[in-house]
Amino acid sequence: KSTGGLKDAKVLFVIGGPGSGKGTQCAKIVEKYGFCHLSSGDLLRAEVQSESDRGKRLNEIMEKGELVPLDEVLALLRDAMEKKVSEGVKCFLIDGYPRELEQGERFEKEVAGCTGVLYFEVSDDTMIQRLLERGKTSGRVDDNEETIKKRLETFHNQTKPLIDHYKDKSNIIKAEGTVDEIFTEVQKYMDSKKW
Ligand code: B4P
Repeated sequence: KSTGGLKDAKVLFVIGGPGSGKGTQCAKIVEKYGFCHLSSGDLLRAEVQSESDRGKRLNEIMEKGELVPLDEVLALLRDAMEKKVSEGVKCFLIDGYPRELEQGERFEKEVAGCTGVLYFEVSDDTMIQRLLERGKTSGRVDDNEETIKKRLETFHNQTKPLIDHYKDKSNIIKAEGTVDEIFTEVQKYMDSKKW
């Protein structure tokens, strides 16, 4: 399948466990560096909102804390990126993707190469606390104790091996502190690269 102008895109993968602060830090990166932020989770939730049969299937998987099928999430990302590239966007923050080795391989083969990886490292306890806090108001089907436990398992079993796979491109950010403390570390990385 043709990737159009996508092969010239600069792509920063943003990886971390559930509640590690990916979306939060991406919003700050966009504000300062003007990247286009695409969150796989947000794209999936938008699909669920449409109340299509596909959306219902996706919602059931997310509610279980499992990964949705690779082809679904890859297609959503590629479509969103193609649209942005046609509007002249070049630099992308791909947040929450890849979540397993095959996702990374397929993306790099079929969409665009990866320029760098930001990995937010946080303890399980911190992730659980943040997600339970968010769950008080988020209305998300996956911000409850039982699903959080499964999401952490999915993260440790399927996503963590990616860190080793991308170790040459990875920048590990210790992400236990406040949003601004973490962003100070993120800026060091962003400023060290020529985008
Ligand atoms: P996501 O939407 O990616 O959900 P997430 O892991 O919780 O990340 P999010 O970005 O929302 O949270 P953040 O850490 O910023 O995925 C949801 C589900 O979608 C997955 O379980 C899966 O089923 C599916 N899915 C998504 N991508 C997929 C893929 N590639 N393949 C297959 N399936 C996929 O923030 C969390 C909370 O912490 C917020 O409330 C925030 O305010 C707070 N917070 C952040 N930083 C903080 C800090 N420093 N201090 C205190 N609180 C902080």
